[in-house]
Amino acid sequence: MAEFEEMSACETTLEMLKKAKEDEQETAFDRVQQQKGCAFGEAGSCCRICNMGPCRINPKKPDESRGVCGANMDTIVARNFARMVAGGSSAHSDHGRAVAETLIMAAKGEAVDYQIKDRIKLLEVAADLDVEIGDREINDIALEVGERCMAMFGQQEGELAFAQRAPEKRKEIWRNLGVFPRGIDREVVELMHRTHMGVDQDYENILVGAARTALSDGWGGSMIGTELQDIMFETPVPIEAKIDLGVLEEDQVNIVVHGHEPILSEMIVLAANLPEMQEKAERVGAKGINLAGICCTANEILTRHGIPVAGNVLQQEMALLTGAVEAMIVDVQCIYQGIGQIANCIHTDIITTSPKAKMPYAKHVEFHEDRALEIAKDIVSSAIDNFKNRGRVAIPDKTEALIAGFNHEYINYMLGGKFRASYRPLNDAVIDGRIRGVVGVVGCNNPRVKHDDIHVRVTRELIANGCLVVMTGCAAQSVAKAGLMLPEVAREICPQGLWEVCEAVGIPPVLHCGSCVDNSRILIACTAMVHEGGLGDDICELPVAGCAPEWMSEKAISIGEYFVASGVYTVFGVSWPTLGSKNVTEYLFERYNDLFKNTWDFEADPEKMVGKILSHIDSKREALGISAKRERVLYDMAMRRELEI
Ligand code: NFS
Ligand code: SF4
Repeated sequence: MAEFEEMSACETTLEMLKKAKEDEQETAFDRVQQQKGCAFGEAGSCCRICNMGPCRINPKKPDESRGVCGANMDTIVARNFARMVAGGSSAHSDHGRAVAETLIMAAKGEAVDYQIKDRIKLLEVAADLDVEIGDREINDIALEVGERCMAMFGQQEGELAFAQRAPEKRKEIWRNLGVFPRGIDREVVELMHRTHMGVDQDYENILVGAARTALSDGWGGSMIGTELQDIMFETPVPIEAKIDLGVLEEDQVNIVVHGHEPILSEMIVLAANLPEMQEKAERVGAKGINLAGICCTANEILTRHGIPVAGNVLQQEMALLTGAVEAMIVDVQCIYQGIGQIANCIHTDIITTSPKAKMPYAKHVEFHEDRALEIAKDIVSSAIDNFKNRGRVAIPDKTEALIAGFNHEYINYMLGGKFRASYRPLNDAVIDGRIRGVVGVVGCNNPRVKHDDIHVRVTRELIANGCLVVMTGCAAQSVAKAGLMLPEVAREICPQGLWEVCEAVGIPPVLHCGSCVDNSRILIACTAMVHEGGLGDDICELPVAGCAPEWMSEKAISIGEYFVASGVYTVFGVSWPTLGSKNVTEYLFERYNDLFKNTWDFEADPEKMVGKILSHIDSKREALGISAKRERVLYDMAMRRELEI
């Protein structure tokens, strides 16, 4: 028992781990015990990018050996880190590209199941891209917006349009360093080239290059994904929903969507709600169709439709182990090959849908935007047919409520109202100390650390210390399961200043801002805080920070890198991939400060991580001259009378 409890802070996961043992099923929690890791890999000092290698440099004696080509520890470590950035950027950006393609098809009338649902957002994005609005048809504008976004991938020269949204001072920094991103594909390709055998051998130069590529993700690929998804599927507004494995229903057909692109999951939502599908489900003896999500695609349909979330990335195998899932529909990214293994032993169908991502033990039903709803209906229909094949079902009896769907647009509206939308109240609350700072807690789960535990501890501690927390990805799901995304939490945990702000506005102290591409929303919100005034002229001056306490993905490294290059102090947990090279680590943790006016940091211990974040925030407050916390004065009748005299 004790050993189970050390694996996860999530009760339903522990319950399913016990079941996995009984059923003799293997999960990531077992495999992580078998994979002992390798000291070279962990230090970032193993190079296998050419066939003279693999070459490994002993982290304990970094100066004593070199790769066959002569590459030293610094070069090898910097290259490996940069290649993680390239991998992460490519994943976010290829997702963004798919959304742009779909918008173009929708605007041309070639993908009739998709529409322009958020016209206001379309017009805002059009204005930012210098697309003429006039009295043009909405589809014409959408087509040009889609084409402009598409062109950002192949753009060879000049500055990326969305990156123009950054504060002026930040753009000057990028220009002076030569890292203002050009086209997204160009930056990814160039970084892959520079880190090829025998090219860039100056670790500093490699790490500056990595920043440029990451910026093309945050202010490019990811931002295209978020903005165009809002245009087609609506910008989320706060919505109440449920989370955790208990959202699966014993007497219904359970369909779980897992992956990243709402292009697919939005259609599954539509198909599952069709009366003909509901009737079909009843005909096979089910009470209906229950749709739930895993990982980021879950966040997409959670924030737009209130669809329940079954769990985060480490719960994908747990969801299958309930025996209650008729189909798990996947597209791209973060899909464990282990789910195929489990599904092979039970009735669940794994349905792959992207030509980019097939897997053993899965059915492949290729998704095409021009026949989106028809294909979604076929998939839902096959899930219903599978209901009769169910075996023993064991669904944990636990769900938690949450509010999700916050973003720049809503912050603007909730603080200022429809007619005078503004960040003023937020900035004022930060300036007068009711909000100490704003912290992004983002990223994945990783079975190398106790599942969910660090997210929850870090977040709880941050709000208890007066910070407003904004979250995305699987981190958001961890904290929601722990019940921290409810408004009443503010008064229970937060100091008076923060709970008063939360209660006045009607928000929880922890704001769910969506999926991982939606980290671009946090860049926009930081920029809006700068523009509102009173907190400096650049993002690096804000009392804000970012962290990814349980990260695992290359995408997380790309996100961290674009946050740092945008001026946000960012701390990662678990382990750090450049520790083999003192120079590379110092460059990222200290000397990036000379370049980007903030740095990376690493801290595996949750309490120390919070300590580092708070002292960073306090130092920024000090620099802004707002460190003295003003006492709140309550006006009583006597004071009012005095005023009137
Ligand atoms: Ni983000 Fe989303 Fe989760 Fe990590 Fe994977 S789902 S894109 S990478 S694991 S947070
Ligand atoms: Fe070894 Fe150099 Fe080839 Fe890397 S590039 S594998 S260090 S020879």
